[in-house]
Amino acid sequence: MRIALVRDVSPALERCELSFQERVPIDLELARAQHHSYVETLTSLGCQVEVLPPLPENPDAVFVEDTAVVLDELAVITRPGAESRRGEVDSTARALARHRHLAYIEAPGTLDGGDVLRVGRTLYVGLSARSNHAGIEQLRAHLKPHGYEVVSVQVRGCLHLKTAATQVGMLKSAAAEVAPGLLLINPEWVDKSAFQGADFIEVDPAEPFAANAVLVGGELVYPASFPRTRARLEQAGIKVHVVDMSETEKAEGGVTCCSVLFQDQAAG
Ligand code: CIR
Repeated sequence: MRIALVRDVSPALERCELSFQERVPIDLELARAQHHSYVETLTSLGCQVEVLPPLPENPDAVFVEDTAVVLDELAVITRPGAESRRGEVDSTARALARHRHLAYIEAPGTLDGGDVLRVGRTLYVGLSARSNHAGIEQLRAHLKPHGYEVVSVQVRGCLHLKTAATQVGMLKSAAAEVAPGLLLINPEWVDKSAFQGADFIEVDPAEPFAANAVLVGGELVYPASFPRTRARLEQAGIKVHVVDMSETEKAEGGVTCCSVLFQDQAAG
């Protein structure tokens, strides 16, 4: 069973952090309705959804991805790069403690889950506006005993590594431990050479924010905002489930940001 942690949209969303985007008005009711559809899409793809307690005072609390990195063996609770977001992690930690042994990123380290792209036993981690060398080193130390490799990747011009690249194709089983698989990428924001052995689909140049997709069991949850890139994905034979996320996109969030996905161990 695959679990999806999510959290409802905060009423303070319009006071969100913004780094590379201009502030524009956000329709809160629409944001809530869109988030509801997103959660329904995850449910339709077989995820068991766990809703974290609301954090009405935390504008960016809907972007739960940034608060934890969950692997089979443990969960690493992050220390988000934006100070305004550090209050989000405790409630994620309490929920994850029911599923995993916990490890923590500590000062001076910073790490946002949006910078962590896991492909097999490799975690590509964005060196970004939010995640620093110390945070990446701590993640490496937590994961090394479990046989994971952590590869830091320079990100430029966008918020997180997963704004610039996400996995859109399953790994072939024989290569699962070594090959990065098929990545959707904006090569302006991250160099392809960081992902040795990967295949790539590039975003349409008119859609720079189009590289963020959620891969669930071989199918994609993908934003309605990027039809040209979606056509490229569908041409490659990828099954795409479209969600309209216009309002959280105004808060600089993509589709991966709104959930933390992991396997329920109790169910084996
Ligand atoms: C922030 O700047 O932290 C939020 N406004 C957006 C976070 C998006 N999270 C993600 O891409 N994983």
